[in-house]
Amino acid sequence: MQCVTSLLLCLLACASMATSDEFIRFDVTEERAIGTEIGNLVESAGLDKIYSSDDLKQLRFSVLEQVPSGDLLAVDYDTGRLTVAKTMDRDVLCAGQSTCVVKLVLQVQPIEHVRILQIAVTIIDVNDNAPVFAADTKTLSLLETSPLGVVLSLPRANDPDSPKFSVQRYELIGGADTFELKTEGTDDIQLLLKTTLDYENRDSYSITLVAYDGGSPPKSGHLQIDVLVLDANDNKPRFESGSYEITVDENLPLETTIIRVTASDVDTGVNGEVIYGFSEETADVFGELFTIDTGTGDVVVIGNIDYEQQKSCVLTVTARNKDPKSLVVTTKVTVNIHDLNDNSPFIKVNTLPSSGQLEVLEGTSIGTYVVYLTVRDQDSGANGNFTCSLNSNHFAIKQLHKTGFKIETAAELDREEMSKHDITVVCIDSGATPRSSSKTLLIHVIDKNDNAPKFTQATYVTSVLENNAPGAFIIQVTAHDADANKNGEVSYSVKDEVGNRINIDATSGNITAVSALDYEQSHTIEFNVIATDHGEPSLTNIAKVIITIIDVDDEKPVFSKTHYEFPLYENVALGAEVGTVSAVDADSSLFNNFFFSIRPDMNAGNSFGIDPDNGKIFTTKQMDRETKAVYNFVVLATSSGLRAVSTNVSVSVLLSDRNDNEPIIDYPNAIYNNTVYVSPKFPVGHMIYHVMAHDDDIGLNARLNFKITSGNHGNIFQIGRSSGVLTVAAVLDELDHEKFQLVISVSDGGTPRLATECNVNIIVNDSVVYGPLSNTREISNQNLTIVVCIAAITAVLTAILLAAILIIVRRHGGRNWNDKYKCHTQVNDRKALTGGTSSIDGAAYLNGTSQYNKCDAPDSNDSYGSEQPFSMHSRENPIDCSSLQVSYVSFIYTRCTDLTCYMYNI
Ligand SMILES: *[C@@H]1O[C@H](CO)[C@@H](O)[C@H](O)[C@H]1NC(C)=O
Ligand SMILES: *[C@@H]1O[C@H](CO)[C@@H](O)[C@H](O)[C@H]1NC(C)=O
Ligand SMILES: *[C@@H]1O[C@H](CO)[C@@H](O)[C@H](O)[C@H]1NC(C)=O
Ligand SMILES: *[C@@H]1O[C@H](CO)[C@@H](O)[C@H](O)[C@H]1NC(C)=O
Ligand SMILES: CC(=O)N[C@H]1CO[C@H](CO)[C@@H](O)[C@@H]1O
Repeated sequence: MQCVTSLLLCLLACASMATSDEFIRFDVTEERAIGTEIGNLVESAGLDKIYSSDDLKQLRFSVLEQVPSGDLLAVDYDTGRLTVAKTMDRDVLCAGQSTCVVKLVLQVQPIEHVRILQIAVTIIDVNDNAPVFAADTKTLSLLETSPLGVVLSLPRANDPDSPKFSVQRYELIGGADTFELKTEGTDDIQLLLKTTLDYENRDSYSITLVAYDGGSPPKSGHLQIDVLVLDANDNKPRFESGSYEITVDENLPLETTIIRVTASDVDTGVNGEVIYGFSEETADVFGELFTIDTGTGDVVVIGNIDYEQQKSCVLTVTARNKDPKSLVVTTKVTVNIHDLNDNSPFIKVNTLPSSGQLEVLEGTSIGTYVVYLTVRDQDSGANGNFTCSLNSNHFAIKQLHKTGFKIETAAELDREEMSKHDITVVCIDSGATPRSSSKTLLIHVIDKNDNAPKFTQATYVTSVLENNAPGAFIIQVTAHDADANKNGEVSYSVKDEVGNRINIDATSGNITAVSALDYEQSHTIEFNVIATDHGEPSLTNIAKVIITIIDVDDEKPVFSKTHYEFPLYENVALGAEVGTVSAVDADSSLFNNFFFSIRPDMNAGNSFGIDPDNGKIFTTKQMDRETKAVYNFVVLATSSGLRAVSTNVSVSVLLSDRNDNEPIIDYPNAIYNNTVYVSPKFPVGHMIYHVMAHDDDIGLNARLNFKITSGNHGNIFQIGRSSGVLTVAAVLDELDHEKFQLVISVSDGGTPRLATECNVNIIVNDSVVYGPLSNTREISNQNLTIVVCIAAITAVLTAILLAAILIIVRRHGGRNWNDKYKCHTQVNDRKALTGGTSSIDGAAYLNGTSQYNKCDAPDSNDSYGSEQPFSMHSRENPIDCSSLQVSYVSFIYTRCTDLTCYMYNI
């Protein structure tokens, strides 16, 4: 918008330049008081229509030239008010001229609005002068014999007012019957003789010449003329010619004779001698330039004849006889002065007082005004005609009027290309031998913000190590602006987006990191830097900066999980894959290598291996769940970069069961007799034997299934499928002394099933006791003897067996049950066992399940048949054994420590 208006203003300014031959005209009457306002240039030049009020306030007016010089008028620098600066007397200023004009050439500033105004102020005359004669009286003489029609020259009256108010007419008062006034215009005033004169009759006349000017009412001047009538007694001298005309060069050397006038007198002797002279008026006006030799009539130059001051002189030469009373004759010598080319054109540069130097704004359109020159050549004609030229393609000179020239731009100027122009103006006149002069001007081109800052590179690429110190220097960007001063000063900035990471110094363009850069966060930072100059409006430019962040080995490998758990079947082949751990090192490829390893570990680590590259874990041993079900170890990922840092992660391998153990029959077994004596009185459902077995596997693989596979003739017995409890299935009455050899198979639930067999012999014997517990005490005495015997035998046997067991256990490392049976030895109550064989104390078969929960301490007081309550404990769920029917004894407890029972089966 601003650009458009300035363009418009320029167009208007240029237009006004083009028509600058036109004058802004004002009138003012002469003799006005100093300070009288003549006009206002802002309005008169129409500037108020071109500029906004803001621009108008900036306008400054300077006078470049004033003709005539003398600072008659003043223009206010700020307001453009044109006022009278000196009291002007038009009649002095423009003596004899019909119009009187003071011309001013003004320059309007500032440089953006620069223009020239030409002003013509016409000084209007007032009739303030009356006609005046050079002298108050004049004496003329005339021979009495003068013929009628003789004329006498009369002096003119002078009125310095303008022609309008100057002398208009003359009038004669007195002597009207003898003389008559003869005027040709107002220049040549003559007194014409109308009647004959007679010296003897009247020897003088007194006449008054009155001059009137053009005023209303007219002003007048008076001249007293005394005409003396001379007695005629001799001849007067006579000029050879009534008038002479010569042309001489100006600047003639002094004492040059330019003409000789000759008058002759027919008289002889003294009366024939002629004396030459100038008339009074001529002596008055030209006495300093010419003189006349009174004897020879040679007109001699005694002053500087200057065409420029006087183009021609009309000399009135007188001739008379020596006799003072003799008649005076006159002739006219017209000296035309020939102009010589004696003046060179004079060039005056009208620089402004304020700036003192010539300036032009760069980029302004062709034809922009730069400076006003006044050129004068005092010579006239061709000698005073001159042409001016200048030696530059960037500027042109144009004549505004005869003496006024302006220099304007002829090309668009670029300060950045050339900030100063040295131009020479040459003015040469058209004389035969031309004279010239020259003037050298230095024109400064004022900067305009027409160049945007320019970066030295379109893209700046650099790199920086990550983890730099905050404020670390990264790169310096530089932009140059060809403009000057503020227009060429550059500030740097970056967009806010990167402001939190990148800082740029506004003056130096130094880019620094706000804080430590992290390669792992981003590998590069790309952003634009902006260079802005300080012009108004400012110009900007953009460059790209790419900062590559160079990785430093600052990262550790990181596992994908905090803990790994892998399931694995037991018994898998060596080298079987267990699972894979994975980790990532965020460093770049140079630093992100790492390898896996297993931390050496007494318990578990040596059972597994790991592929150092891909983290695949495999087995290095065959594993038996029944030996160890869970393996915990630590896998390390160790960086192989410059810094060997490692990360660890815990790994658990959980072994899953395979059916690799067949059921083991705990009772009966090879050592213990598997023969049972059964009373034929035993009712159906009576428990007679408990086959006990276990399987080291778990789950289905350990779920036991009991079955009688042979020897059960007549299906006399049956066995609990899952309990292994052998009960009477049919009435035994008839079967005394019968012996059954049962083969019992125990199988597990795995796939395929594994099975074990054992034999149980059942002998039906009438002598086996059968009765309720309460009857136990009433064992007959004879029977008691037997019982004691049996007990004694059994005790001895037991002792032997215990020793054997201990030896076996020691030798084979024993089967440690403590994992399964950790129980308290709380031997509070005991219960006598009924219907048992040779066992003393022991665990009990509980309610059809095959858990072995009893923990008891051996007691020497325990004996066969003793009846004492006891309780049973399970680690998981304590059971109150007193509520249970204890029917069969399977084990002997050999040793109990405070908390742990070690159980051995016999
Ligand atoms: C002076 O120059 C003007 C314009 O160039 C021309 O009109 C005029 O005739 C010239 N005068 C003489 C005496 O050469
Ligand atoms: C800008 O960086 C340059 C090069 O490192 C240095 O010489 C100059 O002192 C820095 N200027 C500033 C203002 O930090
Ligand atoms: C892993 O290493 C850290 C530090 O080195 C240690 O504190 C931690 O106990 C280790 N963890 C394992 C499972 O070894
Ligand atoms: C049955 O038991 C008694 C006493 O224990 C014994 O004397 C007898 O011989 C047994 N009978 C058979 C057939 O074994
Ligand atoms: C030592 C012992 O009592 N052995 C007996 C085990 O049972 C069988 C019957 O199956 C008898 O024959 C043995 O004498």
